Amino acid sequence: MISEKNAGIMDLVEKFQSRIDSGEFIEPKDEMPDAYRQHLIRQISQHAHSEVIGMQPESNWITRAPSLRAKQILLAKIQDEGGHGLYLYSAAETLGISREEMISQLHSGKAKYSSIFNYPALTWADIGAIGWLVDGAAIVNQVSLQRTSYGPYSRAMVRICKEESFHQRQGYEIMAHMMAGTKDQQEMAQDAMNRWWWPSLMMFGPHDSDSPRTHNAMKWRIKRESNDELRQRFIDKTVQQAEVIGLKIPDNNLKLNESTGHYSIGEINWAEFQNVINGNGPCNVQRMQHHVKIHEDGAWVREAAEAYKRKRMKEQNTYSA
Ligand code: BYC
Repeated sequence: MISEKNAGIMDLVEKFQSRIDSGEFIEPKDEMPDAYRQHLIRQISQHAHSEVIGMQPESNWITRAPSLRAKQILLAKIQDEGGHGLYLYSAAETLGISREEMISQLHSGKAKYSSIFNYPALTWADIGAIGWLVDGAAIVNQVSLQRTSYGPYSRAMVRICKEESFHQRQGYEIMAHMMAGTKDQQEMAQDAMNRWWWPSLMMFGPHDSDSPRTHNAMKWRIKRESNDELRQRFIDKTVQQAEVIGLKIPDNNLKLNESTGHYSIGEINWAEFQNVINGNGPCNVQRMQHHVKIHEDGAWVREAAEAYKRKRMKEQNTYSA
């Protein structure tokens, strides 16, 4: 026998699913199953953390950019990433979690951020590779997320994608210039390509058959396409872009399947991926220590903003009394 309470819950879950199936957006005040809410909080907050932690490898090169033009562009790009983090934290807050809680989950290791930002940016060509490959991979994923079922996340994605396409071009321009330059510059570009190619493919997450979150994410239309579908799209377009500027994809098994029009690749090193997401990549410790330090150094700014808010509220109460 199903109790009246359980029947009520099942009814709500069915109604929710039929809204999703008919393509409606879910908005913050709508009823939603707790599992949907928690799934989104996890994904959106991790996405926000990735944007902010992603500022670190690039900021390493602001003072060493090879020209004033390159420095201006890089500064603007990194500032954009900070802004993306803010849109996403705001979207996650609409689900009932505070910014403070999200940051504390990041610092305790409960919340992840993208594996890609645990690799170092060793040369200027790495800035090209990050813009072209990392932002390129992010765009493929985020264009798809523009149609995600949660309204605030979808709207944040629309804004982010507009800026992200400039980032991808900025990176490709750096790589194209280096490939048209001296032998040393060409080698530097190829070396960056060799180091960033495989980690970029890992950004899309494990194969669909090994992805525990995909089933619910697809059912609730949080994800509109699977990890493998998006990875394939990225590979197909990037291989062609590499060819145009003379870069070699570091994969001896890369092959075009003439009948499908898709490239097949060698095996991704999933042991390396697991190692990185479990905190043991080349820069995990450094990234987190830096974030904790900057967060602590910024405590006075948050306190001042809170004090100002309290003062304004007090003034408003006095005027309206
Ligand atoms: N790194 O079942 P799965 C940017 C985790 S920033 C770390 O497939 P899901 C940029 C996953 O979280 C762009 N962890 O999960 C910024 C799960 O663990 P939990 C960042 C990963 O969620 C600055 C477990 O593995 N983009 O563009 O269905 C400068 C099983 O995975 C990763 C986003 O965040 C990974 N790569 O799919 C430049 C996009 N992959 O949470 C550029 C939004 C998987 O259960 N996120 N895991 O402990 C997504 O689309 C999805 O969350 C993912 C993973 C595709 C990443």
